[in-house]
Amino acid sequence: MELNSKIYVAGHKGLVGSAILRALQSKGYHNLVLRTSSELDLRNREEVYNLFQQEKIEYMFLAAAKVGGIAANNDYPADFIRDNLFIQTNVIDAAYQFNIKKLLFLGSTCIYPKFAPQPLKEEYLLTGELEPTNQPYAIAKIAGINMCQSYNRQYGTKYISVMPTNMYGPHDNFDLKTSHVLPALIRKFHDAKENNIPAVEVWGTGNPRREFLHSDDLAEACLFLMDHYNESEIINVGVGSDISIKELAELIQTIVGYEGEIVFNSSIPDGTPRKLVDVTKISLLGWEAKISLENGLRSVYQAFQKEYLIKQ
Ligand code: GFB
Repeated sequence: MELNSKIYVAGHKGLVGSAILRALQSKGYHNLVLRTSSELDLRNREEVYNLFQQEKIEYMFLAAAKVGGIAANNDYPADFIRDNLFIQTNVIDAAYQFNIKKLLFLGSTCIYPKFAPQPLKEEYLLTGELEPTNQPYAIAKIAGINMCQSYNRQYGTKYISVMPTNMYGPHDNFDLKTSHVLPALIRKFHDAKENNIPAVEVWGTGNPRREFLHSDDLAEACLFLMDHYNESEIINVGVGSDISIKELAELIQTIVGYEGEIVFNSSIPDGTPRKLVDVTKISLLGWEAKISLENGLRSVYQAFQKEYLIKQ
């Protein structure tokens, strides 16, 4: 990408898209195409094609998607498969019809088989059964990856697919019903501390292990891959280490300064037992994550307090 290349960031208000936007702006990219979801509905084919016709887009980061935690995936399966299939089908096809130079598509490590060996290597995709709670989301994302690969093979396009591990950062979703574990626990411990609630409920057994990547690290990886990666094969982005949900809860408890108890509710599903990515491929290209979980959590908790107090 050149500093004056026309770059479209789809989903620039979300966790990942906002981080990609910050990274592009901080490096001096200024010819950016941005549309909020109320200005442009990516599920609508005509609106998407009109945008590509109006703007001569050269590079695109497709960070718009219907995402959510384990409960949201379980409760709204139709929304997850429909919205993601519509968004990615419209965008990938429009990118081809309007001849853009390169597109970056975001997969996720939760689309690897539920019981794949750890750490997850890129070649494990499609080698086993999926986690049932997020099968509709996973099947949509796998279709998106395959669509990028098929367009590359048949039409000679340059579409790359990146597999980030569980993400966190500013502008995350802190709604307890639909959020991922990390923002949910920040909010639960904060509210319990403020209201002197004696115990915080953590879903599941606390045993599952997850790897957490700060969205600013992912954004740096996406910019790096846009410039240095041209293969159709997926590529993992992670930090290379994981922790249990119990350890995560204790860490957040300490950072928030909550002195009550933690109670595990094992009637709520654990989901995939472990999700740790193998980062050999991206490391060999010369990229690695920089933000430690502890530092990342401290800064997200600060940002959360600012946003949260303003809204109250
Ligand atoms: O972050 P999370 O919802 O998603 O849950 P997944 C991770 C683990 O944390 C699960 C536990 O074992 C949850 O049971 N957990 C404990 C909690 N307390 C809470 C809580 O208060 N809220 C939430 N949400 N979890 C998602 C996929 O799986 O991973 C998505 O369903 C997505 O499709 C995402 O791709 C990256 O890591 O289990």
